[in-house]
Amino acid sequence: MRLNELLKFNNITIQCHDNPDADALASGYALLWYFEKMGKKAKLIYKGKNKIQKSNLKIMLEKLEIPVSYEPELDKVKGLLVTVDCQYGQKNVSKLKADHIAVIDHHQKSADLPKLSDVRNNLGSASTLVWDLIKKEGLDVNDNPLLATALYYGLYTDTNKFSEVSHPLDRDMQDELIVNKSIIVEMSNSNISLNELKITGNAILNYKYFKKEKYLIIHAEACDPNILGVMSDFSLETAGVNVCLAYFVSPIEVKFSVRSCVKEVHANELAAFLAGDLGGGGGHIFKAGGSLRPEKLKQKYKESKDKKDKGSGKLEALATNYLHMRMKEYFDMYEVIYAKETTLGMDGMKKYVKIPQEFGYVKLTDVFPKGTLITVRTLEGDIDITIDKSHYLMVGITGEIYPIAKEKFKKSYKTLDDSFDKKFEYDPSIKNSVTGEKKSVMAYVKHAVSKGNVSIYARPLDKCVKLFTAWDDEKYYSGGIGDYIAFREDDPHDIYIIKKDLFDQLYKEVKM
Ligand SMILES: [Mn+2]
Repeated sequence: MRLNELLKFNNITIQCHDNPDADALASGYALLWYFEKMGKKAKLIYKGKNKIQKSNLKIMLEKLEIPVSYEPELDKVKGLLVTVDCQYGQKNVSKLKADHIAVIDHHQKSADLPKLSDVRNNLGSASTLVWDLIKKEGLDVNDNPLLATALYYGLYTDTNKFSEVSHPLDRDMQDELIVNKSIIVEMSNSNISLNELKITGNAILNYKYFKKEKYLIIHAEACDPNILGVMSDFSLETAGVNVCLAYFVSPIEVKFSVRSCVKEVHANELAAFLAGDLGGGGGHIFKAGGSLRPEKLKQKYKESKDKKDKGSGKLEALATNYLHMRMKEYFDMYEVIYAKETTLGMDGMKKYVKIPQEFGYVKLTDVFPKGTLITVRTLEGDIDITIDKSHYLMVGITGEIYPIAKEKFKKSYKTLDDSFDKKFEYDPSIKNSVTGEKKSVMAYVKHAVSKGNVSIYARPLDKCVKLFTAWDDEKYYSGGIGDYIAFREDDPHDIYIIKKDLFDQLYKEVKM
């Protein structure tokens, strides 16, 4: 959906969820700014039982001049109603009748969305989504520094001070907004109320510690989700605690934060695993978070035949049971392999040869001069390199990007004259880290094909593994059951993992 599609309406009401948080207010504020600029009659409101009380939000409304009004009695509006940071008809937003409805949100999609909607649950905040939509209309929110500051704070609070950011668009917004730092500092230092300080203390007092795997589980009362981050950050500093999960259960969602300080557990992977198909989770290697949808959890409990899973049937107990079970499953599931010190046995191994593959490549000296320090922003994360030894950037068919040295490129790939035309979910970029100048990767991409002269031995995995490769012993690659584990014929320590759905496209068996 484009924002300009909403301009056919003259009366527009923007509704935040009940008990609005900074992200709902900021994204609503941005929509209001856009509609008013386009000459529309627009209003920003929220409903629900409570008027905004939290001190950081009061500062936000006052200092950033957000004209939001509390309308508990309102039950009908004329024209268009846009729900922001929430979805029309869901529990966390009081129902309003309207002639037309639009939804702009970044949570898990609900069953029936209106035709006018944009819901992207991989974004860290609704602020990012609205920022992106406004940018696509050719406007710059930096024209209003108070609005830019609000959007920044929306993302900041929704991602635990940016630590749970995972999408490159979130990082783009973080980089591009010009904000009033002192207002941000003022708001973030009024984040916890005395009551929440007490909730934090109580939750930590009742920790559950799992000695063998060295993880801690903290169950808090429903509170501001940011406080889960505070609890887990603090608890992780404890000796003997490598991983920490903090969560709370509310009727609207089960919210959790994950922290890890060991290289064998990626917090973002664990968060995604905990959420499973009941919600969503993600973030960074050391810090991540996520949520579960209560109705899906209840559904799972209804379907479960195993008495043990059933607990008392109360949401609180159900969520606790589920999270404890998932944590145990995660730790039991993996075998860790350090490729530098290991070779794989030949049991079950077959010989394969690589099928020539198409790639895009970018000669980095075409983009910036030799010696430039650059940041490549991709869907999987940022890569910092100096244009020197890593002369080339490879772009795979699924959009994955990695740097490669000149010699290796020449040896393994043949360049082609035609173009490499592919569209990916996120257009990767190259930024000059010194000057800040940014260029699109796809504007420089050329076409290459791999030579396919590599032989490997491989077998499907019957147990999940975490593999530390010979060239990176800091960051592991995960393999699930059915994925392939392989090593190069000419180097038994060069062990790697190939996803099962890619294997047949990439390799063919050599009959011996
Ligand atoms: Mn939000």
